Amino acid sequence: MRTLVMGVVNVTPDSFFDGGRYLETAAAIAHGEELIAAGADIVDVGGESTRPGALPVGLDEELRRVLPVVAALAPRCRVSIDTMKPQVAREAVAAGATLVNDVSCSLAPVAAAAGVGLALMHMHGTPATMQANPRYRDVVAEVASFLAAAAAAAHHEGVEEVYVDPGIGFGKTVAHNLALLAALPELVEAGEPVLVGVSRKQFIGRISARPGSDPLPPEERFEGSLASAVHAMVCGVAVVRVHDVAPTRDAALLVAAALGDGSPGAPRAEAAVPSGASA
Ligand code: HH2
Repeated sequence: MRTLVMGVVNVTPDSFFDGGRYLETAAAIAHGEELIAAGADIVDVGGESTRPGALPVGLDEELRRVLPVVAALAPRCRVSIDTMKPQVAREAVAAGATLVNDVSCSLAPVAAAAGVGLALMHMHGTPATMQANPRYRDVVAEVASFLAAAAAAAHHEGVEEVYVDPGIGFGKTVAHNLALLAALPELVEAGEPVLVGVSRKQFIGRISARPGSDPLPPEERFEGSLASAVHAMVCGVAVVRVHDVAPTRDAALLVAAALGDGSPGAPRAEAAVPSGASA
């Protein structure tokens, strides 16, 4: 199975990369449709930024932002709802979402009651404070055991489809993020399907800074984002959450074709080659 591509639709004024571009309902729907046409397997609709220092959004405003967008896109593609609020998750599912993207790891009861999938993400603290001074004894061990416990609790609650996500950039230094990316094979090996979001994040700007210059801004982090997504794919991750759907989907198809069924060590499969292809 190739890695699935989850395209980001941020209906927000303040997201770190695309804030303000799709705040209007019509613009958000049009962007979602573009991502679907580009081959997104899932579109992830969110109405509250979780960037470091972001301020919370009220319930009514978040509902107003996301519900019409979810309702418009759900007939055409699988939609996930990126929220920390139970009522937003519930109403988005009623509007057609079939996956709850739960960055606060608190919505298993909602997903269970609604009979939909759940992505559980690790976050150290809250968006307002998480980058203040994140510390771990052993970031990989702590994140892995947190996710294993959260996934077990969600299954116990009655959620069948669970993804786990190490939460790149959520209360983590560059070194923490890199340790978690290096440990993706370990997380995959643990058994739950893994979702990862690296797209345009700060650590990419720092690592790919030109010699003697400042970190690259989000607009210049595409190549690093794609490289990080390909790394995740080769590690066997189930879903990558990205802003740039078309090139990421191309990469996912190529990685799957090169690896056989997409998992490291799998035998090469004829099925990965489109029929009629000669070279
Ligand atoms: N990252 C962001 C938001 N939601 N969900 C999951 N599961 N994993 C992630 O890594 C993740 C996420 C942050 O990216 P973005 O939505 O582009 O920015 P903002 O939070 O500023 O809207």
